[in-house]
Amino acid sequence: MDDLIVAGGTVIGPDGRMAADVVIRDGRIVLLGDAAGLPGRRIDATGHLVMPGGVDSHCHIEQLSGAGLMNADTFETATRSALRGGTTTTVSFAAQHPGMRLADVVADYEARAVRGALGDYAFHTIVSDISGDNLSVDLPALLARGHRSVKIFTVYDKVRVADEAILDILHTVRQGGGIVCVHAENDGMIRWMMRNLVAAGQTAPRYHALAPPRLAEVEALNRICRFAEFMGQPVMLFHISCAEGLAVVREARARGVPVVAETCPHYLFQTVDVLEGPDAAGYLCSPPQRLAADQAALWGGLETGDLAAITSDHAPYRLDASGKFAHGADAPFPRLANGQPGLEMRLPLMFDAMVSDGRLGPERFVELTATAPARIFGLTGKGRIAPGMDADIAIWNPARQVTLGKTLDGAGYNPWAGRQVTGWPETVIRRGDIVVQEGRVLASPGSGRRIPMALSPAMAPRPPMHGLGG
Ligand code: DUC
Ligand code: ZN
Ligand code: ZN
Repeated sequence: MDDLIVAGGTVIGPDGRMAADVVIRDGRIVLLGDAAGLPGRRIDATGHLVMPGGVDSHCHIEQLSGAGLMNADTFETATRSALRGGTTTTVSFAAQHPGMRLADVVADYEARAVRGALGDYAFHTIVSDISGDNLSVDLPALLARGHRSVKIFTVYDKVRVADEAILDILHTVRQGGGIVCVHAENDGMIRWMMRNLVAAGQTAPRYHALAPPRLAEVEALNRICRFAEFMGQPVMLFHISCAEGLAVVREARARGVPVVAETCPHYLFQTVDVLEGPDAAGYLCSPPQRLAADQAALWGGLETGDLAAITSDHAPYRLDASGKFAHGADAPFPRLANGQPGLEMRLPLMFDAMVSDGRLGPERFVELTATAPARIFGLTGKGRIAPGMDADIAIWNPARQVTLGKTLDGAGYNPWAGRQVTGWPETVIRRGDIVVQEGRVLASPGSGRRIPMALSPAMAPRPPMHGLGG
C-alpha cells in the first residue's frame, strides 16, 4: 500500500504548531516534516489545520441508562456520527445493573462494538453491584485486560453505589491499576427537591434547573475528593457544571489529591434558559445547565488546567415514547430521560470557540479534546500527531462556515441546530484510512478497534491516608 501524505498543512500539537507534511504508513505516522519528493498518495492540506482525531472520553452508546432505558444509538450510528464530527476514538460505557455479572456485561458491550463500531473505542466499566465475584474476581481481571477505567454513580436508582462500596471499588482499582470516574451528585438532595417540586405542581422541565441543586454537586464532589485522598486512588470527576463544583476540584488538586475533571460543551454554551422553551426536554441533562457566571468560571478552569478535558456526555434519546417521553408526553420532569446528543457537534462547537474565536487557541483545543483524554485513559497511540502514533487525523478548514443541521446519530434531533460555526473537519483519517471525505463517511461498521488502556501517570496511586498500609 502506498504511503499517504497529508501535505502543506499546519500541524497542531498541544505544545505548538508547525508547517509540516505528515507521512502515514500502515496506519501509523512515520514522518512529520518535509515530504517533498517522497512517493505516495497526497492530500493537499494547504491553508488547513492538521489536528489529531478527537478523543471523546465520555459518551453513552447503545447503553442501558441509570434509569433502565436503552439509548437511541448503536455503535454503528454513534461512531459514524462521531467520525463526521472529527472524533476518531470514543470511550463509552459497559453498564452493569444490579444482578448482572460484571464480566458478562463487558463481554456483551465488547461484542456490540466489535460488530458496529466505525471508530476506535474503549470502555468505562460501570460498577453498580459488587456482590459475589464481581469485585473480587471480575474487576481485577478486567483491569488486567486493559479495561482500566471504572465508572460509578452516587445517584440514579439502578446504578447508585453507597459510600462503603465506593471505597471498596476505589481500593480494588488501586490494587489492579486504573482510574475511577464518578458522576458525583448527592442523591438525597436531588430526591428531596424533586419530591417537593412535584408536590407543589412544579413539574415542567424548567424546574429541572433547580432539582439537581448546585450544592448536590458540591457535596458529592467534595465527598469523592476526600475518598480519593483517603484511598490514594486517582479519580476523574465527570461533567463539572458550576463555579462551586469547580472550586471543590481546584481546592482538592491544590492539596495534592489525585483528581482530574472534565466539563462539556453544553455547560460552556447553554444556560438554564434552554429549559424554558417548548423544546426543553431535548436539552434536559444532569447536572443541569447553569448560569453565565458558571460558564465564565468553567472557561477559567480550562485555562488553569483544573478542568483537563472537554467531552460530549453524548446521551441520545429520541423526542418520543421510545426515549425522552417513555413515561408519557406530559410526564413530570423527573421522569424525562436525561441527556442530549453531542458526539458529532463537540469538536465543531469547541473549534469555533477556541480556534476561530481565539478563546485559549488551537493548541489548547487539541490538548483538551484529544491529547489529554488519551493520556489520562492510557489510550496508547491516540491523541497526538507524532511519529509512531496512530494516524488518526482531522483536517480542518478554518474558514469554512457551517450552519449546524442534521447529525448522523440516532437521537433524531440536534440541540445545536441553526447555530453558525466557523471551521469544519473536512477530511478525517482513522489509522491511515480516509474515513470522512466531503461530508461522506466511508468507514464500514466493525472496522473500529478496541484500544486497551495502558497504565497512565494519571492512574498512579498515592499513599493512602487510612493507615492500613498500601
Ligand atoms: N447526565 C449524565 O450524567 N449521563 C447521561 C446524561 C446526562 O444528562
Ligand atoms: Zn453523569
Ligand atoms: Zn454521562
